[in-house]
Amino acid sequence: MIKQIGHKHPLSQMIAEINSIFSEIGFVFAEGPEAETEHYNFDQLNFPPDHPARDMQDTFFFKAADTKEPMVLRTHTSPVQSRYLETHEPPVRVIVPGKVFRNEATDATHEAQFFQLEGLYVDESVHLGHLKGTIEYFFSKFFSGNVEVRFRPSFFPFVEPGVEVDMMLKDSDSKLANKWIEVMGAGMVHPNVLSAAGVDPTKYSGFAFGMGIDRLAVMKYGISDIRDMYSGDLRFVNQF
Ligand code: 2NL
Repeated sequence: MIKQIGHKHPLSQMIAEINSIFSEIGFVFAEGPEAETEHYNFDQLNFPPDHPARDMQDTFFFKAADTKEPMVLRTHTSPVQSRYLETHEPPVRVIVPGKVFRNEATDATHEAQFFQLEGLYVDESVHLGHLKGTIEYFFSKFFSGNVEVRFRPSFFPFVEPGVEVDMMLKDSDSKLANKWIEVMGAGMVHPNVLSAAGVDPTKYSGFAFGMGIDRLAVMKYGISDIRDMYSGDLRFVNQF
């Protein structure tokens, strides 16, 4: 008789691998709640009161049953880093994987819930060069190859400047090789985000980045429909 002992879901395997790559350069792992206060999800991260992400169409809102406090299903893992900064003196190097939620229609490339992974590094004299080197290190390890990274200007309320990060895999026969692929958003932590978490922005600076783990799995394994990852279908899961 064949004994089926099962194994980790591909997304959990990826999170473990990413954690291990970042732990080699001093990052620690942190987690936090999926139901967040509106305050930690938005205000603490420099979202203006009228920002479109605060719209009912984009975010799941509710009220805490006990305190009646305005709550959301977190739209990113950033509130975890903000809480971490409040309780830890810099230098801070932290990696935060977790489930996040968007109130939107689903299709082959969009889910209302997905896994995100964010990183944060805060210390004296941190600059964009540290961000670029860290991201290059990560993708070279993750795709086991020679990786080039480039930044394009972008905007997120919690960083200034903000960038989109593209990577190109070189000297490889992978399908991904020799083309620029958009892989994450990143930037230098906005001084308001540092202040809100009780960190002095005249003394410290930091970089942060965020990426969709589902998208990374799609890239690494050539998965064609991200809904497969949440289907619980063993014919899918057992391929990994
Ligand atoms: C994306 C972009 C990003 C961050 C996440 C961050 C967190 C703190 C402070 C500053 Cl506490 N920034 N996170 C920064 C830039 C981009 O994610 O496209 N994610 C899927």
